Parts: sequence; C-alpha cells; structure tokens
Amino acid sequence: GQVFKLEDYRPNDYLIPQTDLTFRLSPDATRVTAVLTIERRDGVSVSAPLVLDGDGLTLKRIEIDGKKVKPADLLATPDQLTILEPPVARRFQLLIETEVAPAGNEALMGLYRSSHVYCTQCEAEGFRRITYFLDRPDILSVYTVRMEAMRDEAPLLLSNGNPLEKGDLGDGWHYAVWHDPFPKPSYLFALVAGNLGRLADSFVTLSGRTVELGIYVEPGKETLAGYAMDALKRSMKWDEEAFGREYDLDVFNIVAVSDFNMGAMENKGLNIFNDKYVLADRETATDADFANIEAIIAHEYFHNWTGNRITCRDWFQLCLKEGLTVFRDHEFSADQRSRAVKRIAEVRTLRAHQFPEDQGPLAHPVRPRRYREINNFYTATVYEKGSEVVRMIRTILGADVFRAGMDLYFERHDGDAATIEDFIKVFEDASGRDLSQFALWYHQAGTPNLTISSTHNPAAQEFTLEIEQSVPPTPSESRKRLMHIPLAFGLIGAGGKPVPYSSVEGASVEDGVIHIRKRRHMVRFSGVTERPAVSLNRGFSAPVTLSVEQKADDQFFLARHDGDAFSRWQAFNTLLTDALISAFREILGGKQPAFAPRLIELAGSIAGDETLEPAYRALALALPGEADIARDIGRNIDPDAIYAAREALALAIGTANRDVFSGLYLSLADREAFSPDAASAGRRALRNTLLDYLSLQPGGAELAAGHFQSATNMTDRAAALAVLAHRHHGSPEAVEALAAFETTYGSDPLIMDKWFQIQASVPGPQTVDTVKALTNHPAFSMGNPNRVRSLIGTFSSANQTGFHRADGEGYWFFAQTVLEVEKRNPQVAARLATALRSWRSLEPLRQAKAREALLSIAGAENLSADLRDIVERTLA
Ligand code: HT7
Ligand code: ZN
Repeated sequence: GQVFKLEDYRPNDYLIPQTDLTFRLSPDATRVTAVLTIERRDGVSVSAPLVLDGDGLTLKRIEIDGKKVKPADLLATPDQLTILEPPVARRFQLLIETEVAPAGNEALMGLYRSSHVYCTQCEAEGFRRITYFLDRPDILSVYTVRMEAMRDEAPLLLSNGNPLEKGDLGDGWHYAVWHDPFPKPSYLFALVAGNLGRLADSFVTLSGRTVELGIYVEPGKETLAGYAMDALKRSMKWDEEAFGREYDLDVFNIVAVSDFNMGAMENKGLNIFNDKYVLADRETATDADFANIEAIIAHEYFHNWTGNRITCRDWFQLCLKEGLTVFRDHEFSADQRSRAVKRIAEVRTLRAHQFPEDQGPLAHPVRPRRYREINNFYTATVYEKGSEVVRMIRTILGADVFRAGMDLYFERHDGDAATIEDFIKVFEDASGRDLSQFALWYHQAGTPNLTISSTHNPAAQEFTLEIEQSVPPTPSESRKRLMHIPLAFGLIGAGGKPVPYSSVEGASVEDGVIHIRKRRHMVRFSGVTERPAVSLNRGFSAPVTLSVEQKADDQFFLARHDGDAFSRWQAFNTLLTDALISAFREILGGKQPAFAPRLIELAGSIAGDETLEPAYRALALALPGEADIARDIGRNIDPDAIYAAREALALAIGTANRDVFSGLYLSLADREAFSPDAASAGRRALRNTLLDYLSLQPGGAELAAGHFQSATNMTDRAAALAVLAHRHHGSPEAVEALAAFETTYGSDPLIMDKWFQIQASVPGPQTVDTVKALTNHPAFSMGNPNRVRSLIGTFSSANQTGFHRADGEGYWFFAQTVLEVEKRNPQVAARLATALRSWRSLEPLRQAKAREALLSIAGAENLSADLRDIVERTLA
C-alpha cells in the first residue's frame, strides 16, 4: 500500500470555494449532483490537470461550464477523476453526477443507512465515497445542500448550517435546502434524512443570539435525550466562560444513530452520534454512561472552534484538533464534577490505552510523520497523549499565559487549516518563551522514564534529588532526543505539611515544578532541616513513567498525607501494584502469596475516611486491573498467575475489613430519588466496589443477588450482575440474574450490550465458548459496531485469562472473527485487531500462539488496507 509522508505535503493546484450538492435519496441508487466552483491557484500552469479523489464511485454525468466533457478529456476510475486539460479561465464550474447505494454500505463511511435513516460519516476520507472531490482538509468550501426524498420515508431532511428552504415536489417527494456560510473541509459535511423524533430547546449566547437546539432520536425515545441536552447547554456556557468561544449558527442539531464506527462526529452544526452516547435514563444507563455522554457531547460541541473554525492542514495534524479538544472536554468535566476524581480517571485511561500503544509495535508520535491508513491513527496517542501535551503547555506557561495563547490562536487562525507549528507559535508569542525542545512531545514517540533517587544531609540541611531521563526506542526511532519534562513535586514533612527550603540549584524550579531538560539533573534544595517524603509528578504533570527509589514507609506516609489528591491516590496505587507483582512472583514460584498487614489496614481506613469523597475512595479501592499489572511487569506475562494474585489480594482486603466494608455498604444504600450527579454516582461507585469485595466473603452470592434484585437503577443492576457473573460464575444466582436481565431487556440493543460485555469478561478458559455461542444470539449482529465491540472487543481487550487461554483458542476465535467483521467493516476490524499489540510481552508459549493467529490474519486473501496496516505493523 501507499505510504503518505508529512514531508510530501503540497497545497493543491486548485481550490473549491463553493460546493452545491443535490441528493435524490433512494436506498439502492441515490443520485448525487455536485456543482463545484473550481479555482486555479495563483501561479499554477493552465495545463495542470485537476485530479479529484473518489472511492468506489460510479460516474453518471460530467460537465464543465454547462458543456459535456468528452471522454478523451478525462480519466475516470472508481477511485479517481482526472480532468486532463481544465479550462484556461481561472474559475470554472464542474458538474459531477454520481450514483451511490447507501443501503449496501456496511463500512459505515460516506452515505449509509442506519435503521432506515440516511446518514453520513465523512471523516477522514468518506466524502470521496459520495462524489469526486479534493477530499483533503485544507480545501475549504462553502456548501449549499439540497436533499430530495420520499416524504414517507424521510420526513426530516437535515444538513450543515442553517435551513434555507423546503417544499413539496409532488408524487410523494419533498425537498429541503440548507446553507452553511462557514467555509469547511469536506470531512465536516453531513446529511441526515429519515423519520426521527426531536427533543427541542434553545440557548441564548453571550452576545444575546438565540440558537435553536435539536436532538433527534428514534421516535418515542425523545425523553432519553434529556441528559444529553442538558450537557449540551452546559457545554455551550462553559466554552463561553472558559475560552470566550460563542456558537456561530442559528441552529445546532445532534442526531443519534445506532450504527456508527466511533463515538460521535463534529460535522458543522449537525453532530452525528452513536446513540450509546445520547440516550440515557436511570433505567437504561449507568453512571459511567452518563459521564461519557456529558464528555462526548462537550467534546463534539467544542470542536466547533477547535477543529471546525480552525481545522487541520492535513491528517498528520490530527492532534491539533483532537488532542486540544480532549484537553478541553477533560477540563469541562473536571469543572462539572470532581477535579481530583476526574484526573485519576484520565490517568488510568491513559495508562491503560496509551502507554501500551507507546511501548509496543504501534507506537507513533502525537504528530505522526507517516501513515498508510489514516483511519488507524485515531489513537490514544493522538487523542489522550495529545491532550496531555496541551496540559503540559499550560503547566509550563501558567493558566493566564496559556489562555492568552489560546486567544491568540483563535484570533490568528480563525478560518485556517493550521499546523502544530502554528499552535506552538502562538504560545511562544504569548509567553516570549522558546518551546522548541518542548515541541519534541509532538514529534517523538515513546513514554519517557525518569529514574529518581533522593538523599538528605541533615548536617548541611540539604535535600538532593538525582533525576535521569531516558526515552526508550520505538519502531523506526532508535535514537531519542532529550525532552523538556515539567515534573510537579512536593516535599512533605510531619503531619503532611510542606517542608520549606531556602533555595534550589541544578534545574529551574517554578511554582512547584522542576523543569527537566537535560539527561541528568542533581537538584539540590538548601535549608531543609527534616528529611521530607517526596511527592513526584503531582497531578500527573507529565505523561512519564517513574523509577523511584522510595522507602515503603514514605509511600505509606504519602498514601495517608499527600496534599495532592492525585499523588495520594498514586501512592496507594503503587503500594497495591508492588504487592500484586510480588504476589505474582510468589504464585509462579509455587508459593501462597502473603500481603503486608499495614497495606490491608490502609485499604480499610481509606474506605471509611469520611474526609475523602466516596468517588475517590472507590477509585482508590479498585485494585489495579490485570492488564495494568501485566504492563508494569513488562515481560514473560502469565495472565493466569496475575489473575490469581489479584484475587488473593481482593480476598485478603475483603476478609480483614469485612465489618467496616459491610457497615459502609449498608450505610451507602440509596435513600433519595435517583440523580446522575457526580456525588450520587460516587456513592453508588463506592457501594458497588464494596459489594465486589464482600461478594468473595461467605454469603457473597446471596448478597449480590439481593443487590441485583433490589436495584433501582442500571448502575447498581449492572454492577451486581457483573459481580455474580464474574465472582460466582455458574452459580444459580448468576444464572438466574443473567436470564432475568435478558428477559427484561432483550429487545433493547444498547442494554443488551451490557449483558454481552459482562459475559465476555467472565474470567477463565470457558469464556471463549460462551462468546462463540453468543455470536448466534438474536440480539447480536456482526454488522453493528456496538454489538461487535461489546462482545468481541470486550473479550479480546478486557478478559486477560479468557482471551489469553493457554491453548491459544481465544486467539484463533479472535482471528476468524476479525476476518469476518472485516468483510463488512474494515475500520472496525482493524481497531479490534489492535488487541494483540502487546503479544511480545507474553510468556513464550502464548507468544507463539498469538503470532500464529496474527500470521493467519496477515495471510488472508484480499485484506483491506486498514487491517493489513495494523497486522503488519504489529508483527514487524
Ligand atoms: N472527529 C471524529 C472522528 C470520527 C471518525 C474517524 C474515522 C472514522 C469514523 C469516525 N467517526 C468519528 C470524532 C471525534 O474525535 O470527535
Ligand atoms: Zn474529536
């Protein structure tokens, strides 16, 4: 396949200032007439051919300035249209008519149908599946869209921008015209046509303009969009307050569809969502679903400025809009909920998804320099690490200068297709600082490591930190340059108070942040009378790993006293991880693992500490996941031994703290009416975490069954079902609860996804057979991405003992299924296939079996570019 390289970027010879589209919609043969105003750029030769992108298109008609183009004057293939000798005039009009079949479009890119609703997905390169175009983000065009459809089939006709006109066409047909005054790249084009219900509201902007808001859902489900609407209005207000950004059209519409490749899409004025991230009430959605809806509604809305008004010059710059918009949605959620809890959750996600990517064969810089298939670069590195890089800019510059830089970005680049260099420059200009070393965070892959040791010299009253940075090699980047790492820290003394110091030498230290720029720093603090415990990477100021020589006493002290809530959580989490790794080694050595009593006691005292919010306590008590432990062990992974270690620690904590946990569990029972707010969700999270521990105690299955039966919301019901299915697999209580859930929710696909997920993540070798059987369940479909991700995705990425079954059966089933999904939807199959990216860290026997499975995918006939790219890089 072709490799696209950043250094090959050139502006196109032509521009398309205006795009007029007419769709005559029909499931198997939709006619698309595109009238494009084409403009040759200044200085370009008149003989320069015009080469337009296509993807599987059928050309029906082509005219230039109203005249038919002769076949000899063009080259037309399904994937490209070349006008060999365009008119001499600088501006001309090109009419292209194509025919597409939305009903048969299972790849869900371009124009497709989801539950009889016509909809589109054009990012990254889906527009070329609708018409021939310069389908690249630096071609900005003003769109006018006319849709014609049978009124019965599609009473609702939506596109980007503002509605202009609508009317009847006779014979049961009608039409609507929409106009978007803001020039936009083709990836932001959208159309929706169908029969949908509407939840309506409005928002008055800072400058007093009224915006009509609409959320469109399957008829009858309008009330389930209430939370999403509330989140939208809060997002609009927040962006005005936090970033001075106001909405710019008269209408803002969101449409929920049930077949969608990703979470949602920020099309200008017409966001299209996976319905999983819109529909919610207490009966159908968990607290995690509510939090996701809030975050994703905000994320897509925030793209209106960071992505749409300022877009990307090319797809190498994807992090320009994605990393920045993730940072913005994180800040929004932190302001709406608990900042500390949000930060811990973000870091857990980053470590679970981005660290393995950065440390494995699919590693790439936040701004990649090469790709074969752009769809495979919507990654945790671009999104989550991209967000961390923006956060570090704020840490380095301070909140006020950061905001000044953002203001300058919006002022300088509104209407542009910009680059990461443009983004960095606004912060250099706003601060007067040189960020060239910092910019390596965008250009260099890999997770930096800091090795840190400390000494205290009481006689000299000196406290010294020795810090060494290293960046491990990653594919095609064997030599790394030194990074600028902002490391927030605290020196903590008796009672948790900060230990004062009079001066520092060896590195620049500003506002509690050590700026590490060299390979080695010896940072000396003077005037330090007592030996402090050192709290490092506070708030997770830099996305790095730490190798710290830290006394266990200090770690326990920090877990009780660190004033930085994130670092306090981190200290306890590190203690748990260290204990789990020791237990893993003991189990491999044939021993019974033993745990330090003070660790077990600390778990009990955190659970009962009323000064800590319940959500925080729940996060602290949630043991590191099996994959987290595997990542920290690094090599020669035996998932069964990790599972056994984790179970042993859960049992030890639950047994020693049984009375405290039981009392707390009872006291947390919901007494008030349901609310999805963060505080109520936090209480449910803590209670459900305690249930998990208590379920391992005598009477645990009955307790969980009671919890399941008395649940008044989906959070508690799903949590109890998971506890029964995972901890009491095959018990009468588990069997009965699974059956009851299926009976109650069998006809609701989004709720059945939870049922699939819970069963796909049951630990143990038998689960591969359960998952195979569930592929034949009437609620399952290989064609629906949500179903595939719930069953196959959960099994392969969240079931360590099931997927990595020692005989390789999990891998074989997975390989076959990936190929089956690929026939319909290559993008979803390619993402699924990344589950094997860490295969080299497995123990040798599993490693060999995983490799065979990967080779069997690689050897399949007619592999899509998407899947080939992932599998070949994984094997390289
Ligand atoms: N910008 C959106 C990306 C997206 C996408 C990409 C490839 C294929 C399908 C897709 N659906 C949405 C989502 C976002 O980050 O906001
Ligand atoms: Zn995004």
